[in-house]
Order: sequence, then C-alpha cells, then structure tokens
Amino acid sequence: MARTPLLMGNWKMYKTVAEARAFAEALGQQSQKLDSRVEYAICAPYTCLHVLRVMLPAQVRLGAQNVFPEKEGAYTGEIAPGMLAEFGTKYVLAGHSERRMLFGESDQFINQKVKAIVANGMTPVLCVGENSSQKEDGVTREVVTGQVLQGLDGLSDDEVASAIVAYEPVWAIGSGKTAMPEDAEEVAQAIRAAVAETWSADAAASLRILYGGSVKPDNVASFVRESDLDGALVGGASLDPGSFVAMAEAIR
Ligand code: G2H
Repeated sequence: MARTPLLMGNWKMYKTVAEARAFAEALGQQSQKLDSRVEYAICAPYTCLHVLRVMLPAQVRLGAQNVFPEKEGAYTGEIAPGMLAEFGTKYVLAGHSERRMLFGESDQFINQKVKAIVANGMTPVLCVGENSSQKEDGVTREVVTGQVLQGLDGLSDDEVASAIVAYEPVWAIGSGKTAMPEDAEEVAQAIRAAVAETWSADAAASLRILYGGSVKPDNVASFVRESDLDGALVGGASLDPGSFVAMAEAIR
C-alpha cells in the first residue's frame, strides 16, 4: 500500500504572527522546491494559524499542537476540535511527550483527544515514544505499542488506516541525539504488527508513521528511506524556512 510521505513541522511555543508571516513569505518564494508527491504541514501556535492559512503555499497544510476533547464548555484556555476544523486545520497532534510530561496527559485522555479529532474530520497525529530509562531497560517496543493501542483505542479500521503515529523517542527530542534509523524502523514495524493484530493488516499497512526527535536537513532522508517510516515530525529545524526547504529537498 503506497503511503504519501509527510514532512510536518511542530513549532511548539515559537513564533509571533510577524515571524510566521515572514516564514510563509520565504517558503512561498521557494514553493517550486516542494514536491507534489509529498505532503507538508506546519503545526503552529493558534495565534499563527490565520496568517499561515492565508499565506502558506497551497501544498502546506495547517496543523494544531493540541485540542480539548469536548465540543464546547467552561474549559478556560482550551480549544475545541470543531473550532480547529472550522478554521481549516487538517492535522492535530495528540500526546506529544511535552504534554505527557509537563501537563500530565494520560493515555486515556490522549485517546479522548484522538477520538475527538477524528470525529471532527481531522487527522490525529498520535505521538508516542520511550524515555531514556525505558530504553535502557529494553522495553521500548512494549511502551510504544502500548501507547499506540491505547491512543487509537475505539477507532474503526478505516479511521486507524488514515491516522498518523509519530514515533519520537523522548531522549531524542531537542537533544541533538537521534535514534538509529534502523532502530526507528524496528519500532515502526512493531507498531504495524500491533495494529495488524488489533485492527487489520490493511489498517496497519495504511497507517502513516513519522519519526521525530532532532530531525534536521542532514539526517531526515536516513529516516524517510526506511520502508516503514513515512516522514518526519520536526521541531527546531522546522522554524527556519531554509531548513524546512532543505528537508523537503532531502526527501524528494
Ligand atoms: C520532537 C520534535 C518535534 P525536535 O518534539 O515534535 O522536536 O525536532 O526539536 O527534537
């Protein structure tokens, strides 16, 4: 099953509207370097979504970094899935390790977010990954597949098939360290095996799996080249338009 590669930026809590405008302008000037066979997206702070929607090249889609799994209500500071969908957001991150660690998000809560994202016609990007002590203890596969099965619980075969999992080893995030591509590939294979067992072989073959954690222009191709990895979720290196384009060119 052919899966469309995806290069996704995660800007985290960086960029003002003026900076986002400058990024979109610079990317627009180099949009001929973006490949129509690859999908691109930027998960931006909410305040930047409008300028990006207006100014990004058409092949770069909008993503959000978080959502609250309720339609509306007294949830001060939160944003509803319908609000993001109405705005033209295509992708929404769920379960990024920074949210798991800093905000105590559980697999069960992340699963509610995933279901809410899907119910509102958007694509969930379920982030999973082991921390350094779990890696040392040799339990990476169990941790990661457990997060995947809990995160996607309750979705139908078709919904799992069109979802995205981002495998981001926690020890690799923003650290300059990356997983070995072949190790990330093994984890991706374990994810597909677990999905095939719980849903179906078709769902496992269609689900897209991204690698994340200190991805840069000079290493992105080594991950995307692996047969079970379909792209990258990139933090720091997605903030600069030249670097974003360099990564796009590296995986063409
Ligand atoms: C992991 C990644 C983006 P970075 O958080 O999700 O960030 O590429 O800076 O390690």
